[in-house]
Amino acid sequence: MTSFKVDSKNVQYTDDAIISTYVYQDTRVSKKDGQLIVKPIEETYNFKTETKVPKLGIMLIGWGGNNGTTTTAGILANRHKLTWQTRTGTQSSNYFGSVTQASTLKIGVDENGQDVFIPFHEILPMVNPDDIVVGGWDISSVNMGDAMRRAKVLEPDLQNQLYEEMSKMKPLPAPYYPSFIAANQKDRADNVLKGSKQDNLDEIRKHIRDFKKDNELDKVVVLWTANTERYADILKGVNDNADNLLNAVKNNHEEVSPSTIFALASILEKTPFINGSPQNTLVPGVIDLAIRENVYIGGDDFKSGQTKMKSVMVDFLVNAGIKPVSITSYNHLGNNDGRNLSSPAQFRSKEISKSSVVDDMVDSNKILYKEGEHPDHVIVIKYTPAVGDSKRALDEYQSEIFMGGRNTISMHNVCEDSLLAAPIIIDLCILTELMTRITWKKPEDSEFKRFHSVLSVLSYLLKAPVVPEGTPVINALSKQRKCMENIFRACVGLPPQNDMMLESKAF
Ligand code: NAI
Ligand code: DG6
Repeated sequence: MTSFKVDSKNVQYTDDAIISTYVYQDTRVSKKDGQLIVKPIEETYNFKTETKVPKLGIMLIGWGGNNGTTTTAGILANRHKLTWQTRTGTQSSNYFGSVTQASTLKIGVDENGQDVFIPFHEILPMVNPDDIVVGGWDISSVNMGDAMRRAKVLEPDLQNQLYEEMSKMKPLPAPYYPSFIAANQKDRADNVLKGSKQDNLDEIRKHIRDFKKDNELDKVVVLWTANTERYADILKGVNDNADNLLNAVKNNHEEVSPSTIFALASILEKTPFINGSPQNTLVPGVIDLAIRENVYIGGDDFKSGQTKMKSVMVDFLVNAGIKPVSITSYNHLGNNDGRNLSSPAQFRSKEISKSSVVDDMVDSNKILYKEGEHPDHVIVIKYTPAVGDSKRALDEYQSEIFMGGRNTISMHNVCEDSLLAAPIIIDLCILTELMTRITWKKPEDSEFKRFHSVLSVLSYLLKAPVVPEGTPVINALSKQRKCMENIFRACVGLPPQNDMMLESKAF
C-alpha cells in the first residue's frame, strides 16, 4: 500500500485495490454567431487500481547497446547498493533522472499552510526498479559485461564491480534486416535469427514466454532501445491494418521492419511494447492489432535532453507572449547511436521526431502565429567519435519581442546520453506496468475497463508521442507531467493540482 491514506468518501481501500470516484471538471466550447460559447462540464468516473505489485521483467531490444547496458548496470548497482570511486570522491547508486524514483509531488498543505510532498512513486503502488529482472536481445553477441565496457559510459570502478555478474548475461539473437539500419552496423551483427520473418516472429514470442517462465515473472514489458531504423513505407494491403500486416509477415514482405516484428510478437504475447527510437515501428497494422488484442503500446523516441529543454523553453516563450521565430539545433556525439545516425535514412527518422516537438505550443497562440505559420526549425546531428557518449547539444532560439525587437537565447548542453536515457527507460516500464493495473468505468457501467491501447500518458518521456487516432498530441513538458500526476491523483480520489493556493491569499 501507499505511505498515505486518503480520508474521503470518494475512496475505498479493499484488500487488493484502491477504488475512487472522481468528478472530472472540464469545459466544452462551441461557436455561435462568431462567439465562443464555453460550458463547464462534470463527468463522474470510477477508477480501480490493483495494489498487488507484480514481479516485473523487462526485455530490452538492443540490450547490448549503450542504453541497454547502462540501464542494466544502473538497476544492478542500485539493487546491490554499490558505491564506487571517481576522480572527485565516492559516488553512490541512485535513480536521478527518473521521474518516478527521484521526483516528488505535492500531496497537499498541512495545518501551517506548508506544502507536503511525497516521492512520485508513492502516489500509487509501483514496482521498485531494484526488483526488475532485465533481459533482452541484441544482434551483437557480446556479453553484457563486455558490452558495458564497449559502451564506455560508466566509471571504471563501477564497471569492475559489475563485470562478473553482467558477463554472465547474454543477449538473445534478434532479426537483422540490413536495409533498416545503417550499413556501418553490419560488423556488429553476429547474433542474428535465421529463417523467415514468420520464423523470427514465432521465435521472439517463444523468447518472451521462456523469459517469463524461467524468471517466474508475473508480467513483462518489451522496449525497443536498438538502433534507429529507417521509416517503413506505409503500403495499402501490407501494413495498413492488423490482418494485412500479419499476412505481410507470412509473405516475408520487405517493408516489415525488425522493430515491427518485435511489436507484433509482444502484442500477440499480451505483453506491452514501447518504442524508444524515432522510426515508425507502430505502423497502422500494429496499432490495429494492439487495440484488437487489448494490449498497451507506446512510443516514439525517448525525450531526454535537447528536446526536453525545447518543450520547456518554447512553452515558456509562447506563454510569456514572446514569439520564437527560429530554433536551430545542433548535436554532435560519438557513440554507436551517432554512428548509425550518420547514415541519411536513419538521420531522417530522428529529424522527423525532433521536428514536431513544439507544434502544440505554437498552435496554441494565434496572437503570435497566423494560421499555418511556424518557426523555422533546423535539426543537425553530426558524428564525432572522440566525444563518445558525451553528447553536445547547441541550440539557438531567436524570438521576436516587443515592438519588433529580437531576443536570442543560446544553449550549450553536455551530458552522457545514456545516463539520461536509462532512467527514462526505467520510468517507461514502471509506468506502463502500473497502467496495466488501473481500470476505469462510468458509475452506470457494470465492468471496469482498460484505457485506450495507445498509452499517451507516457508522453512526458517521449519526443514524438503516439496518441489514439484523432486526439491531440501534447509536447509541452509541464502539461505532460500534470497529465500523469493528475490521473494518478484521480485514482486516489484527489482533485488535480491547481496551484491556486487560495488558503494563503484569501485572508
Ligand atoms: P547503441 O547503438 O549503443 O545500441 C543499440 C543496440 O541495438 C546495439 O547494441 C545494436 O547491436 C542493437 N541492435 C540493432 N539492431 C537490432 C535489432 N534488430 N535487434 C536487436 N538489437 C539490435 O545505441 P544507444 O545509444 O543505446 O541508443 C539506442 C536507441 O535509443 C537509438 O535508436 C537512439 O536513437 C535512441 N535514443 C537514445 C537516446 C539517448 O539519450 N541515449 C534518446 C532518444 C532515443
Ligand atoms: C543525437 O541526436 C542522438 C539521439 O539519439 C539523441 O541523443 C536523442 O534523440 C536524444 O534527443 P533529445 O533531443 O531528447 O536530447
